[in-house]
Amino acid sequence: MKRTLILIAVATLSAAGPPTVREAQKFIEDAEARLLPLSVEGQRADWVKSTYITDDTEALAAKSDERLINATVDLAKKSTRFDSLKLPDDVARKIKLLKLSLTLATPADPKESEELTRIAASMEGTYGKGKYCPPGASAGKNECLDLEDLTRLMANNRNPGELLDAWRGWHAIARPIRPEFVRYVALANKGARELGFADDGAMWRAKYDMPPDDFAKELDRLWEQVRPLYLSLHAYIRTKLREQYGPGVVPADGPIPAHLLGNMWAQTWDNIYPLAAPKDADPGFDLSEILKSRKTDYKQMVHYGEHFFTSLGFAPLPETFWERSQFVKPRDREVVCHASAWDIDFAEDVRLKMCIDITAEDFLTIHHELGHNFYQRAYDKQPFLFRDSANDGFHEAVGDTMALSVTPAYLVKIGLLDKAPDASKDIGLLLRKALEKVAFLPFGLVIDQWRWKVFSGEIPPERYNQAWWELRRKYQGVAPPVERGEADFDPGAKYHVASNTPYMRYFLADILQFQFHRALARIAGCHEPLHRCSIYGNKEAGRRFNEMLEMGLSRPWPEALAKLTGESKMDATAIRDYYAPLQAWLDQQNKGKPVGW
Ligand code: X8Z
Ligand code: ZN
Repeated sequence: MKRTLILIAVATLSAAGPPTVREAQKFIEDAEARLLPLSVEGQRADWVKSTYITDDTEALAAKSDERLINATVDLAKKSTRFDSLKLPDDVARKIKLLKLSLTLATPADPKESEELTRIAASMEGTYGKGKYCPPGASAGKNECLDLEDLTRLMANNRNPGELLDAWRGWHAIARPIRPEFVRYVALANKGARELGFADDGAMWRAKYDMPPDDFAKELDRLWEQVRPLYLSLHAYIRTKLREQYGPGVVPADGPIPAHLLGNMWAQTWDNIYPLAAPKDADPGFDLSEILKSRKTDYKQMVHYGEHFFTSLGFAPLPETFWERSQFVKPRDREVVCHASAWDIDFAEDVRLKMCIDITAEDFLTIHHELGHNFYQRAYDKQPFLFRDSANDGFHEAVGDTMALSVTPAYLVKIGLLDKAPDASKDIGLLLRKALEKVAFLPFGLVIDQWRWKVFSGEIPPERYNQAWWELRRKYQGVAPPVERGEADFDPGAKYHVASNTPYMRYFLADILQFQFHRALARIAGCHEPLHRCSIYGNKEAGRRFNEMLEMGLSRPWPEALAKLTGESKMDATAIRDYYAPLQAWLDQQNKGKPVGW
C-alpha cells in the first residue's frame, strides 16, 4: 500500500516537473504499445461489420472505433506537454503524427463521442445496404437492384430513360443519411477543435507535411496543369454523346448530364469508350470480353494482380489472405461491397474485400487494392506510428501505378491476348485510358472541395445539395439529369462521403501514379512513349519501388517521392507527357467545336 503511494507521488512529481526528452521518448513508446492492440481490435470489429452488416456488428464496431479514437485523442492532448522541447527527429515526428492520424476526432464528452462513432457506422451501413426497388418490384423476391446491379446497368445500358431511372433510384438511398450527416459534421468539428484545428476539414488538410494553406495552393497548381487536357476530353466526349443521344439530351456547349457517362457518379468514363472510339485507331480488343470468354474466375483475377507484384520481386501474399478475404458478394447477408484492402494486425494478416465482377474495371481495381496490401507489407517493419503511406495519395497510387503497366504487350506476355495492336492504334488505347484517368481528375478534387466548405460552415446544411452541384458543374462540367432539391442528399450517394473517408487522396494519386510510372519506366530502361512502357518482370524497378514503400510514413513525403523519382514536388508533367499524343489528336477533333461550358 505504502509503496503504491510513493510511486504515485513520484509519477505526479515527474509529470508536474519540466518535461524531458527521456520522458517524451518513453511517452511515445508507451503510446505505440497502447495503440497497436486497440487498432487491431478496431480492425477486426470493422471487418466483421463490413462483411456482415447488422445492428449488433455496427454497435460493436462503433464501440471499438470509439475506444481507439478516444485513446488517440487522449494521447495527442497529453503530448502537448512536450511541445517546447527539442526532440530527436523520429520522436518529434511521431508526436506530430499522433495528432494527425485521425480522420475523425471524438469530442471529450463521452455521450457525444459515443454518438459520433455510432453515426459514422450507421451512415456507412445505410450506404452498404442501399437498394433501388423500381415501382412494382418486390424486395422479398429479390427484384430490387443493389449497387452492383446498378453499376452494370450504368456501364452497359444506352437508353437515356433507363439510365435516368437507375441514377435517380440510387441517389434516393442517400436521403436518410442527410440528418445524420448534419450531426456528424457538428460533432466531428467539435472533436477537431478540441485538438486545436479550426474544423475537421482543416484537420484533414494538415496531414501533408506543409502548412494547410500551401497544400490547398498545391492543388490549384496541379489542377491548372491538367485542366487543358480535361477540357479537351470533355469537349470531345460531349460531341460524341450529342451524336448518340441527340441535342434534346446533350447541350452543344453546356455541362454534360451526369447519367450518360457510364458510371453512377460520372467519375470515370471508360465504359462509354465504344461510343467514342476513334474510327481508324480502335485497338480492337475488350479485356472484359476476353476475361469472360476465358471463364476467368474471381480467384484467377486476384492471382493476375498478385503475379504482377511477384514478378517485380515482392513476396507472394500469405495463405491467410486467400482464406480470410471476401472476393465475392455473399448471397445471404448485407455487406459493404465498396472495394478495400485491409491490414488487420499491421503485420501479416492482409486482406481484400470486394464483390468481384469479371470485368476489365474490376481487373484494374484488384491491382489498385493489392497495391495497398503490398504497401502495408512493405512498411510493416517500421514502428507502429510509421506504418502508413508517405501521404494518403501514395497509398492510393501504388496499385494504379502497376495497372499502368497493364499494356497490350503485357497482356500478350501473360497469355490474355494473342497479338498486341500496332502503334497506329495507340490513340484508341490512350483515349480509353484518358476516359479512366483524365476524366477522374476534377471528380477527385471536387468531393473534398465540397466537404471542406461543409466543415468550415461556408456551405450550411440548407445549401448542401445546391452547392454540391455548383461545384460539380464548375470543376467537372456535369449537371444533374433532373432537378434536385434540398430533400436530396446527392453527396451521400458516394461511398466516401457516407463512410467518412477523405477523398483528395485520389486526386493526388491520379497525379502521383504517372510520376511513379515515368520514374519506374526509366529505371526499367523503357525508351518508348510512356503509355507503351510496362515494368512487368523488372526486378530493378521492383527494388527501387520497394525502397520507397518500405519507408512508410517515417519521413516527410517529399523525401519518399525523391527516393524513387529524384523529384520532391508533385508534378503533373508526367500525366501530360503520357497523354501528349492524345492531346494533339483531341485538339484536331475539337476544331470548330465549343470547348468548356
Ligand atoms: O475507393 C476507391 C478504391 C478503394 S480505396 C476502390 N477508389 C475511388 C472510388 O472508387 O471512388 C479508387 C479510385 C477512386
Ligand atoms: Zn484505394
